[in-house]
Amino acid sequence: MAERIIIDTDPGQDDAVAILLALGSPELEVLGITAVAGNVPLALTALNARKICELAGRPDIKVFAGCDRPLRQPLVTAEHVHGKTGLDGPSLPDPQMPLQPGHAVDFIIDTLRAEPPGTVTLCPLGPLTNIATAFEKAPDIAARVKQIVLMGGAYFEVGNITPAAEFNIYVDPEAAEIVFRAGAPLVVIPLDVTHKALVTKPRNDAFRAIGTPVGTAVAEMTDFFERFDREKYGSDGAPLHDPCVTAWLLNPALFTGRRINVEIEVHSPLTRGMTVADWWGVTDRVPNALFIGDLDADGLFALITERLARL
Ligand SMILES: [Ca+2]
Repeated sequence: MAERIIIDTDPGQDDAVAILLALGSPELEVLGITAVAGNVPLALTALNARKICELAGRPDIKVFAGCDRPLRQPLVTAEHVHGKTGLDGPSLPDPQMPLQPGHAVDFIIDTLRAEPPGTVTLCPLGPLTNIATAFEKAPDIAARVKQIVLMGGAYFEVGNITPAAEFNIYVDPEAAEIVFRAGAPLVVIPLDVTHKALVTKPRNDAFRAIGTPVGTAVAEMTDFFERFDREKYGSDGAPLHDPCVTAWLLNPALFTGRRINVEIEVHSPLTRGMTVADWWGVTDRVPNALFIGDLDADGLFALITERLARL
């Protein structure tokens, strides 16, 4: 039976690839996509999510708009990385499929209450505002979640939006704290591993060589995305952060990690949004996450390319 997932997302070129990877994989059943403010404001992430579904030939996917700002602070966005639209690179038509009526948070709550306990996986690819709001509004649902597999945080790589914090966690640290303390099984894909998922030229060429609208659009997205990282890190290509989440669900053997305690810094102005990861087990704090540390990058890109080619 396919793993049933809700993708919570702020597309984002790498979110787009994560969603396409899920839609190209029969092992995953996407119950819905919930948009959140993050890389760009909510109106754009809700639009981009639908553009991606239509690119994949899946206008039947339910897309909901969620929270338009973090719980307690103004929204920080990342147009400097993703471009003005959040999805710069390919020219994708405006979607015909409608946004679903109702709020993303209510969709998350209603789905978790309607489905048998332990059968729905949450895949957050952006700030954790929607998930935290759902857990606050409906405290019964955290115990019904099968697992949360999220992209966020860092330990060895420390931060990308500040010297100490990764973007998704930094945008809404209070939401992250709620999610990390919710008690639901948690898999964390941090920068430590996504910075090893680089779209090198041969990998980008492989996307383009698929020769379909999806392959071409993904190649154009990663072409755009790459400019920023090449300038900032001098790396060989853009890190495909978010696809690691859906790839982990498809083949966890591509990844290794440790079950450790991870807490979120919410107080210090200097390190706000830091994921304090007890990688070395130097505290007696109880492990609350599988924190991923390494991956088989060639295996990851082979998987992504093969699945994108099915769309
Ligand atoms: Ca994202």
